[in-house]
Amino acid sequence: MTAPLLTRRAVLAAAPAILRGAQARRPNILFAISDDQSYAHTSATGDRIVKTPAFDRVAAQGVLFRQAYSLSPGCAPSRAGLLTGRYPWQIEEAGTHASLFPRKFSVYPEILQQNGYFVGLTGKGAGPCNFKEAGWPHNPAGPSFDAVKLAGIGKAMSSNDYAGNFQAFLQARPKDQPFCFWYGGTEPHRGYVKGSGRKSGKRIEDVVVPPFLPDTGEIRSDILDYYLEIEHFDRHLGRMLDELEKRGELDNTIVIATADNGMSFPGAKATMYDYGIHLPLAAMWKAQAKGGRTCTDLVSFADFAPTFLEAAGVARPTPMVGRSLLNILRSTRSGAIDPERTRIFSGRERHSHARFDNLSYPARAMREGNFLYVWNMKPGRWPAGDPEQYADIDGAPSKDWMMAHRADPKVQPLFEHGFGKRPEEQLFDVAKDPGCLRNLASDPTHAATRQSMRSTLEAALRQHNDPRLTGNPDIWERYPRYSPMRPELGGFAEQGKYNTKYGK
Ligand SMILES: [Ca+2]
Repeated sequence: MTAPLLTRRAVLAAAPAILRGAQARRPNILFAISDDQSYAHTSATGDRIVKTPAFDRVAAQGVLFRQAYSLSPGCAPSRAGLLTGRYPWQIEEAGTHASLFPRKFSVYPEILQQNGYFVGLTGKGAGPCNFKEAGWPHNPAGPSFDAVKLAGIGKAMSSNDYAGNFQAFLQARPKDQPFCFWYGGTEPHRGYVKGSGRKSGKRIEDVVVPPFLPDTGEIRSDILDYYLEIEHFDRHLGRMLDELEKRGELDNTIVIATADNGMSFPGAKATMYDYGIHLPLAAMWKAQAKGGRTCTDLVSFADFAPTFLEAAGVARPTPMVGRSLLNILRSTRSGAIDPERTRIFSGRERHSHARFDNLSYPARAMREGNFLYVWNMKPGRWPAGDPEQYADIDGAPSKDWMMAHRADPKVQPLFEHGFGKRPEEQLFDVAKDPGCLRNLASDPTHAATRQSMRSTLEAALRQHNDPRLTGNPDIWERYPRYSPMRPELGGFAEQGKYNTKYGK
């Protein structure tokens, strides 16, 4: 008896992923990640001064995510987490700032490259981290494309024209190959040109100061400078979208526009507060995702890698913990779309060299319902770094102003919020208190929420095999640091590698 003829669908289902993908025209991927931008600071999320037409376009033609959370409030762990689709406490040195990025971890750009994608980046990829010593041929986010270098104009020169570099990347791409591109602008990371926002014509009177910062002219002006940097990043994204449209490739490109961690101001970046980890996120895929929608589900940056792999028809490595966002993109609904997305986790270890002997400030957090629960695991340490440097807060006019005016009774509570020690447990109702100024952890009316969130968080971390809970908590203090250290905090440099007595 002869076997029945296979249907075309069955043949495709049995074919390797590449063949199936070719049939379905596998999507391109453009991942745009700004550096240090909080959720509130796009036009689409309600800011009235900053102008982000490109981000808004992605949101209007796709989905605006209202509750997207990074895996960490700092560059390196946030980026390494989203590249691997894993929590920072699952990726060893890559989960902390300016250490190694172990070669053994799978990252989505490399997996896509191995499955027929043309991969590249411009700007800041994974990092800051030492990927070379760990054996990577290039940044884990992809090989760098630089229009100036490609044109052979000069080896020592490089182009910060991100959109121009994207064009050069597209021109270098072999015909009919799908691409995966990482646009990692270094904006709005500090430093800013002081007063540049005002000079551009923006008015300090119009600024809405976040609730955890003092409302002064200096800080308003600093915020305007930050806005100008966001707009620079957004302009290049706009040019990239136009280029794809011109080439007829925008429809089948998944575009994600987001940031790596929150704004570089006291009480935001490098903290587990909402302005540190709650980030702008818009995603479009015109060919498959109905536009003009918003999503209020809690989504994690661990979800990006599984999304890209599923869209490309590539199997994901088993250790990835995130969940693909394709069910949300392909839905036609708005609001709460996926009932299983009930909580997210985030955390931090070391950021800059901010404490004596390069000690970390370990903290973990969970969002659930309207609440953000923060577990500060070493409450005796200084969260923003040892006084008087408070080096986990980047140098900034706002930082200088708050330090100089901390004795002012109106400034003092905000100074404590950004610079002072924190209790082991913090609980915030972020729907009512997005600035995270009212800790409800010892409020009896919220005792059940606090207890339930703490035990859920602890159980999850144990399941994730977080060394802080599973027998090797001090491993985080021993990872080498590859960025400059402060001698007055016990650091020293040796052959370009920086460490303390804990390292080797
Ligand atoms: Ca950053």
